[in-house]
Amino acid sequence: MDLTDITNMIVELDIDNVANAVQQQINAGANPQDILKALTMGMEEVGRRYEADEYFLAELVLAGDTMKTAFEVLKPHLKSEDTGDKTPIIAATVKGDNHDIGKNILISMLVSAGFEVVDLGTDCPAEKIVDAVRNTSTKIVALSALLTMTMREISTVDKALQEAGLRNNVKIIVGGAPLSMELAKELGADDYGPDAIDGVKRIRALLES
Ligand code: B12
Repeated sequence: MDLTDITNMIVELDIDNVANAVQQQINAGANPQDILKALTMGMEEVGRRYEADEYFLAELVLAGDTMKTAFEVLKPHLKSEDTGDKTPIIAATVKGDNHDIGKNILISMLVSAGFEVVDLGTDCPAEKIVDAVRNTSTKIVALSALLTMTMREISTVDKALQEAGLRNNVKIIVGGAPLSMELAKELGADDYGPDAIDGVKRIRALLES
């Protein structure tokens, strides 16, 4: 049993055995971040199969549940050093988008790193984000966007914050499959993180800048 098996278990939607397999890897001393990478690679392959019409919506749903089951076992092991910084970070998946696995992983990693996070959930309208920024002393808005169709919502959030006179108070960092640094900047974000580990590093850097 190695990390490739973990990737395959996600691809094969093996929800009954994935938790045990992750636990075995942890017991064997595997790096939790490498386990997370193996799981994420599996989800990428699921996405590829869906695109190729080899998997359908039912498989996507089961893949999501399999990933969540695996992550529950992994979560307590992803602890990094405590920053002691209690600046709340606002996190949400943009309006029209219900994907939350990536956002929840980012939140878990931020919480393990000692940050406070206000989770506004999925399908989150810009107004709700503006209200949350107004009501907290947040300096960071972290947005997840997985769909090409709705990633423009990042720009809606940027504009709504500008109109509310709050844009200069916060940095917007975004992530999700269709995005890149270039797209993120085009959509009015300040930064982009390709994964949750990098996201935490970047959020730290944004808070220090
Ligand atoms: C699981 C899944 C679902 C599940 C979601 C379950 C859930 N609770 O989240 C369900 C079945 C609900 C679903 C539904 C749909 N999905 Co879907 N889904 C996926 C899949 C296979 C995996 C996503 C995932 O969880 N990945 C694992 C996590 C860990 O990765 P991640 O989300 O990318 O997050 C990581 C990084 O991106 C980053 N990150 C994420 N957010 C943020 C934020 C910040 C600030 C930072 C710094 C970093 C960061 O860190 C995370 C951890 O490292 C992807 C394929 C893919 N390649 O992404 C398709 C995919 C995203 N889905 C797709 C589609 C089309 C749909 C549907 C429209 C299908 C349909 N016909 O109904 C619906 C849309 C529903 C909606 N309105 O949202 C397409 C999108 C295509 C596009 N470019 O627009 C994809 C790419 C599949 C494909 N290849 O076609 N889906």
